[in-house]
Amino acid sequence: MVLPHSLPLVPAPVSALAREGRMPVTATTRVLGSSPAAAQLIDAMERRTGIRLDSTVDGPAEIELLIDPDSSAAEGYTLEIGDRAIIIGADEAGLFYGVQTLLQLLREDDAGWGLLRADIADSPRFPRRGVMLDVTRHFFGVDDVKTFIDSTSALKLNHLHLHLSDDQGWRVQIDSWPLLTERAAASAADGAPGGFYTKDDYREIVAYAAARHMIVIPEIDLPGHTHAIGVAYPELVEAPVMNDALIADSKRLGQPLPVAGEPYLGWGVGHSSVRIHSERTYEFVRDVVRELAEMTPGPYIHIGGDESLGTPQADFDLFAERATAIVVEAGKVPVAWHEMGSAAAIAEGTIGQYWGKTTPEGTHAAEAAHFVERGGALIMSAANATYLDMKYSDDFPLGLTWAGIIDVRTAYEWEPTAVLDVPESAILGVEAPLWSETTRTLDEVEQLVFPRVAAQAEVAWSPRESPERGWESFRVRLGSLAPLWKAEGVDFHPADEIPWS
Ligand code: TNX
Repeated sequence: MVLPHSLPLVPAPVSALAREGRMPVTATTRVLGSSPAAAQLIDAMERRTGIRLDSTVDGPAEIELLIDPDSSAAEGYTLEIGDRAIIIGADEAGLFYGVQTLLQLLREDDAGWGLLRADIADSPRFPRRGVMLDVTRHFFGVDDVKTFIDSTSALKLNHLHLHLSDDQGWRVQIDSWPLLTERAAASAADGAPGGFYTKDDYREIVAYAAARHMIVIPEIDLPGHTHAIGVAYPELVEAPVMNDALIADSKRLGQPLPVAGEPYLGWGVGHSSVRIHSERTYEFVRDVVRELAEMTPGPYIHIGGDESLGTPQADFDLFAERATAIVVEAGKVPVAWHEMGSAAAIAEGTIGQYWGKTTPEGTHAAEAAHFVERGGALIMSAANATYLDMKYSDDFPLGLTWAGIIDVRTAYEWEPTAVLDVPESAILGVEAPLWSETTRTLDEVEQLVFPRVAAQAEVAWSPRESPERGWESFRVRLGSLAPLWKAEGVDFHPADEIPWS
């Protein structure tokens, strides 16, 4: 019998039939399959239930994992749970996502643990489903980043953008410019301790992410957001520019103004710039991009470009053209915040990251569209929907408010192809950024990220026309994730819009 209610899954799958009853999971349940996803399933089951399933490579088994490239689109899978459970991935990523879906169907009742019976066929709407972690304003070590990868990849997100440099600190070792981490990494916003990733740390993060089908996109933010570079190499930067907003914000927050050559502990933006007309700057960019490219297997390097208010427009455009060309020369695809679309000759194929509002303001839409005119594409990070560092409500203790107050419903109810006047095919997908001005610990990060990142996961994964795509269905399905998140130690914010179970 097929039940009428929807399955408790986020993101909603392409098609799902709930069947009656549960398939028991006990100490005698065996898992058949040789792919890494089989081991990941066994580990996750044990964390959740305390039951360590047996694995076998030649059957018989109650849970079977296999790959068939013809079974679904890329990253897709089918999952049937009846008397047995069978997951067929189109590829390794699809199998991993099938496992994540299966784990959301795990329930405990008087009879013990079991899986809700169901028939599911699934694949993503967008190829690009990302999350960003700002490790500059506050630093998060390798273990924290791994935990962040675990919890976000479980929602079928497949890109992790690491914001590795900003005014407050430089967070990754670069051998050819060693003072970056020797002199400009020790502190963070509000005088918090800093930190940085050695090359081995960085490679460890990249490998951990890859095992969970996440591509790491490293960002070096240029030509603004570069005060820390000047702490290490003063000859690369201009003197700080004090704009009115910086002075007013610093006063309101009781934060110091930037002082050349000294670590910056405030959050103000738009006061720093590298020297656009010095060839030394481009030697620096070339070296940093080369070393990052060498240790980044993913195709992208993000070159920044946001809020460069301390750089005159013509200089900014010149820099955007040269910096994106350097990334192309290093064999990578440049990614840039949408402002770099002001540069007429930005490298062809550069991907723009749009962070304007869902109703674009000022020059934002035209800048974003220029990436498409240059043969590139766009990632949508509309600030008033996807920004994970905005407060849920006026009185929420963490977060900022400049892009709006973003409750879970607001995070959920937006459409990435309806923001800009570009062909739908130019939208690669969605990324939800977590800026870390107000978050000192991973627990605080998680309170801002969860549950809203699940809204972006559904916007990016689930078909727009799915009957499940609507707030009333989403809030109930989202609420059903509480036991899973609690078991995994995810410190989510129990927003009162959601009926948590
Ligand atoms: C804007 S939007 C920034 C960041 C801040 C963030 C805080 C964008 C690309 N840049 O520098 O951390 O606001 O919400």
